[in-house]
Amino acid sequence: GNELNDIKSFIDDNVRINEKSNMFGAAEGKNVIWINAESLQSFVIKNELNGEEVTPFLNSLIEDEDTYYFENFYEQTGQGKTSDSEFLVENSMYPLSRGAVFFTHSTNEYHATPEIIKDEGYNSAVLHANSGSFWNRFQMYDSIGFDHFYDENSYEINPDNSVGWGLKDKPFFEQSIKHLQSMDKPFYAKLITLTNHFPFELGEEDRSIEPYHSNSNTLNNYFPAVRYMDEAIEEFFTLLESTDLYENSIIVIMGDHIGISANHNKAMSMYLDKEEITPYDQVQLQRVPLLIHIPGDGNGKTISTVSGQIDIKPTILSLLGIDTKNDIYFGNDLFAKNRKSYIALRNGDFISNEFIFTAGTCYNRETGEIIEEDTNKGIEKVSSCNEIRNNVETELQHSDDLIYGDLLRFYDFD
Ligand code: GP9
Ligand code: MN
Repeated sequence: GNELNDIKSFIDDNVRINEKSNMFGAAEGKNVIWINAESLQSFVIKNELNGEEVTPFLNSLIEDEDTYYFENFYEQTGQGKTSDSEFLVENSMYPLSRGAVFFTHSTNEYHATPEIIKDEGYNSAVLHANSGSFWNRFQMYDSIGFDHFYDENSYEINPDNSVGWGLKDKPFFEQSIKHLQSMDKPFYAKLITLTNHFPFELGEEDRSIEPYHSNSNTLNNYFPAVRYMDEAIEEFFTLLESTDLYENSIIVIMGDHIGISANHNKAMSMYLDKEEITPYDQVQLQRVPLLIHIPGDGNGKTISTVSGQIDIKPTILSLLGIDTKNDIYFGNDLFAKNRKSYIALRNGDFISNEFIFTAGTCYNRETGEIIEEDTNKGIEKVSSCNEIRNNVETELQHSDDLIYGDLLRFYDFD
């Protein structure tokens, strides 16, 4: 009882925003088509390889007047990778510091987006052409309230349309259209891509750009694989536009987590034309793209707010016009003013409007310079950085306590 009250007070005092954003209800009654873009990182966006854009379609979508693009959006996953990103997105709670919460706490009580929107008449599903037991999805999807899971058994998969992990993204999207059309409306559907997954295997016939040349085959092969996913998403948009789904939906695209780990820093520094990848750069490489495309909106723009996967649930619910005033969550509506000023990474590092804290050091977020305590101003800054650090620790602890104690069992959401 007491623990839950403490957590609720923490949220009321530090997280919850009481006024609605100007986007509240902007997608009321619309379908939500969610694309989980496997291993997509922000450093390829609007970037080139051998003079060619890596992601021409996403770049043009970002410039589209119906798209909101978040350029300082961070992934916050731990060892549970894709499943952790799903956990963050649906619950606005943190995954665990070790293991995958999809495995360790799949029978907990949750209050996730699919369950909340069911009361508003939404029908929800996940579409992913892999085994339903991978990441214990069958079990966890049930706990977080998804109505249906179109797993590998809902797809026609053969050696010709497969590579690496399984069904290629282009046939995956093609075959997914009929599932979306058959779903009761309005729906919330999450499509999880697969081709752009380590080790980024791709047949010659699917390569539209050449690999990079460095000492890392992983990074080298990442580029053609990312381009393939970019093309697959473009084809999906074209297919959607040929149906009445497009007009009646919003489409969200999010990178789930990094694809290129620090093991490839030498090659990465070469590609980014930097002498080395510093701890500060490493945090900045944890940015993943987030695009919210609202057909007919017309006010889309690039938004620089510091933000992360923890913010998705309150954002989606706000867009759908659903009130969350009594809910438990650790993120904020991305369109709200007076947002919490920091994004916590699972290891306790954080990004705030002013600072990046990593490897025990506070950096100036905008310049990347280390904040030294050699002046009064410096001492002041480090102490305000430490203040955020304490908040981050408390917040992660509260989220962990909710999971380890299965505390939402005792919470009255009404
Ligand atoms: C597997 C896919 C990849 O179904 O979602 O998971 P990951 O290895 O990225 O966590
Ligand atoms: Mn993944």
